[in-house]
Amino acid sequence: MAKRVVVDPVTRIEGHLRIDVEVEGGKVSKAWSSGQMWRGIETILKGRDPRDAWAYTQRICGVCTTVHALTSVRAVENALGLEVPKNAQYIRNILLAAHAIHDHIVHFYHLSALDWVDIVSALKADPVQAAKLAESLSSWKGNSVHELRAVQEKLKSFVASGQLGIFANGYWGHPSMTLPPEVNLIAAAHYLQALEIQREANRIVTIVGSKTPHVQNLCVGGVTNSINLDSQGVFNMERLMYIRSLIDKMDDFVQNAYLVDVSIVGGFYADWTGYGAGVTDYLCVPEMALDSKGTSFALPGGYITGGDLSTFKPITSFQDEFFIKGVKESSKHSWYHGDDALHPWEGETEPNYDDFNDEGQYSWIKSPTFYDKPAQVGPLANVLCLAASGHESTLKHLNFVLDTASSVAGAKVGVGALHSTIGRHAARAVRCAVLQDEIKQQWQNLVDNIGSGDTDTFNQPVFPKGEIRGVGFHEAPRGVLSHWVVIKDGKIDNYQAVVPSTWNAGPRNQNDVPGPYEASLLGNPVADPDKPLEVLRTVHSFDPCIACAIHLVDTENDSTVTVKAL
Ligand code: NFE
Ligand code: MG
Repeated sequence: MAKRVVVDPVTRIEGHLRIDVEVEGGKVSKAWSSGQMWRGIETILKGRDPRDAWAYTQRICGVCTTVHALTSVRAVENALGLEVPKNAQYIRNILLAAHAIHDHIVHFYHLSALDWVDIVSALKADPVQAAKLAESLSSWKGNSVHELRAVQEKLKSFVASGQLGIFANGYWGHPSMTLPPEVNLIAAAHYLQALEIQREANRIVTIVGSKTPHVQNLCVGGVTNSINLDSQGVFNMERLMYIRSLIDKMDDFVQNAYLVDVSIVGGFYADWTGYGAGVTDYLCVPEMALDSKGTSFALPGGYITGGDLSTFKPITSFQDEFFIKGVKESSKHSWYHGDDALHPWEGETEPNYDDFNDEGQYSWIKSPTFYDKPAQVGPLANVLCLAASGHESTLKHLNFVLDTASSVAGAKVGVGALHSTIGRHAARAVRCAVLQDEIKQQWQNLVDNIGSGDTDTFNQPVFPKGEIRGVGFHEAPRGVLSHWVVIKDGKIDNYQAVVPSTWNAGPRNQNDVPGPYEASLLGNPVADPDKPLEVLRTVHSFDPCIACAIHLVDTENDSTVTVKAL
């Protein structure tokens, strides 16, 4: 007999996600992913000045605010054919990399590590043995016996006082928690240290963007930062050197702690390379624009089908027809009218709430498709595409992770292992390390370009009469983000954001094919249906953001439609 397990809400994510699974013989046999919140940000853009859209769209989410701001200005610039000065590209690149590095560190340590790491078991660890193990794998300064003992004492005092705080609600002692106490102690120490490091990354976002969340420095045509090396402005020499010092601190942690930690967790949980593959058609977009036209990028993008790297097809610019033509969204199983999959420029979103129907509509999230099929997006898609394209820094960090995981597991862990729940964590760490390499390069590009005497940061947009259309994309922390805008006589006529978590969390599509979360859950073990830890492992590995995933555009009416609250 199949047993229905409902996880609602899923925690340690952004927003309200409900996951339903049927468990038969200790394994998931059916799965549903349902977005349980409803938003209307895009609706209020209609009729507004396209130069303002970025400030509104970054309110779509409180987690990835910068990414919507950036993608929005790119979409409007694309519609206008407006070039962006090189300094502005480099400044945007530093901003997006710092934001993504922050995001990845927080995701691994603070939002998902405790699915794998048993904090209570860390109390039993021998700090001397733990330090020995950690120091044999990396030179991270936070691995000393002194440090690990101090962390263990801290945890003991939490337990003694009965105030576990952030550690109060874990599945401690669950049969699927199998790390040795020493590894649990190392991970617990890095959890606390990562809190400090993510702050350094966010400092860069704050300096460059003037504030975070919700940066203030972007505009259609460039950035509003002034460049004057001798002045008190943001980009003077002192600030640039301070940013560089923060980048170096992050580098130390990402190289010596994050990459090593995912390898250790992956090595010990090698069985989890066999679960969670799901949709193995992977999509990513190029990132780190290098030229003023947005036709050259430091990091490639592309598409892979069937998990086969030899099928890699590149996506190369904001004008790329292969990308632009491939994207559609279906709402057959979402609480909206209409069964057909529509291109975002023709997107329709008319609410039609009718309860949770297993075979019918059951989510506020739509189902994006690429050439009529679901696609997995995110760091795993990105790392596989970059590996397929021969991207050097990706291959370097990927090989390091696979080699380290192999030595921990005592068996070869190859690229094939990445198509899995644990593979998504490994890929996110690799992507984070690639972004570390890239943020250093972009910082250097900016310094060199300023040194050559170029201080331009802005080109004035001019809006023509009549209709123009634009698309902007960004390889956001959770994957492909695209904004689609139709502008009529200088005003927004239609606006659609097709978001990473929409790609991954979407329900069954127009052909009833399950989305990536749903597909990845099939076959997952569930040791105890009352404590569905394994379900959380797989869902968390995507880093869900449901605020981003759900949008509403009412293309017919001026007023927002009334919907029944759940
Ligand atoms: Ni709200 Fe986001 C990212 C975007 S959604 S966090 O990354 O865009 O998946
Ligand atoms: Mg529908």
